[in-house]
Amino acid sequence: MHFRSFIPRFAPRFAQLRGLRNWMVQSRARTVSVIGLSSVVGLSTWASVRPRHSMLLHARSFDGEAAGSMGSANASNKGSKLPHISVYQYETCPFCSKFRAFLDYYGIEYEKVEVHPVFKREIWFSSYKKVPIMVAGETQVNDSSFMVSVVRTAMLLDGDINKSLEMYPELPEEAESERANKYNIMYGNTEDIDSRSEERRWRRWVDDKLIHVLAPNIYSTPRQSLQAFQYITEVSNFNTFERYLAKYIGAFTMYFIAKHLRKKYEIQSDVRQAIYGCVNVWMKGIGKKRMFLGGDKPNLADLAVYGVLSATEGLDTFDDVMKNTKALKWYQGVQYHVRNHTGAPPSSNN
Ligand SMILES: N[C@@H](CCC(=O)N[C@@H](CS)C(=O)NCC(=O)O)C(=O)O
Repeated sequence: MHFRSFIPRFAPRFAQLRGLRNWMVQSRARTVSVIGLSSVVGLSTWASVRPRHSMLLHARSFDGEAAGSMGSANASNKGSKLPHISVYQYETCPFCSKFRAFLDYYGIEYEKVEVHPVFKREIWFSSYKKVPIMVAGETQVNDSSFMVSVVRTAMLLDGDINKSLEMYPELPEEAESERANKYNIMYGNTEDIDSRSEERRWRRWVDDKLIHVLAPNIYSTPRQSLQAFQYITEVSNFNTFERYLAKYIGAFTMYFIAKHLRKKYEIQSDVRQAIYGCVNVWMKGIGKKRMFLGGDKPNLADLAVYGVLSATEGLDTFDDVMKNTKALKWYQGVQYHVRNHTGAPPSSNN
């Protein structure tokens, strides 16, 4: 909806908003608290930016389209020994997309629980307040990369999540989500030491580098920021009023926060060049001789890069990246494997 057509229907509310503005300017303290509230709305919803599908990907569709997400309300993990898995998430959060790409690729069924970006009612049970959160059977696990490692290791341990967790001792001094060897998979004896360490290195790079160039790009201009927040109405569990509030306040706030994040992570001022640079570094890492970093099939690093980039599908950032780098073929390749769950064991492959 265009801003102009939005005004007449909501004119009374705008009059109230003018009153609100007057109230705000009366007191510096109040102004600070309102800005704080806006930031919470903005920050909490920056992840609620769900593109439906990229125009670019539609224009050049890939063989073997979409079996779709394995997410299902009655996920049972029949065919594997993993317990029932619930993923508390924002549909468009890049950390959440990363974890879903992993689960989908391996054909692991899971229940998705969309968390309210502001009130977070759905995760009141948890003292850790970020998403994604996984509850596997009775066990809660936090942090997307850690969750990937724990589930992947559990798959090699007859689906035993708790046994897998024992292999990742907590570091007393670290943040709640940090564990020793968070990027390690307990593959046991493997002759493939080099490719395992390459996989780990790139998974860490995704968290340390790639993910940080997203927000400064998605919210780089007011128009793109609004474009991003437009999607909130489609996927989040906001009520109607919250939706309008989140869309305009969120877009406005994130436009400024993105500038702050750019400086914090020392990203060059031409943010598009920064993300092209990252994607080029990744493509160079794969090299010309293999389709994926994992060879003929994606490994956990391919899935992580794919998952994070897929959170921008449908936005200008995504289309620009695909047009200005050589990543499209690789991206579509991983998408094929993820959507068709080609990593699932033959018995549970559908
Ligand atoms: N290291 C965590 C980071 C998760 C994270 O920062 N998630 C964001 C959403 S994209 C979040 O929950 N932010 C706090 C909030 O929304 O209140 C992971 O990899 O899972």
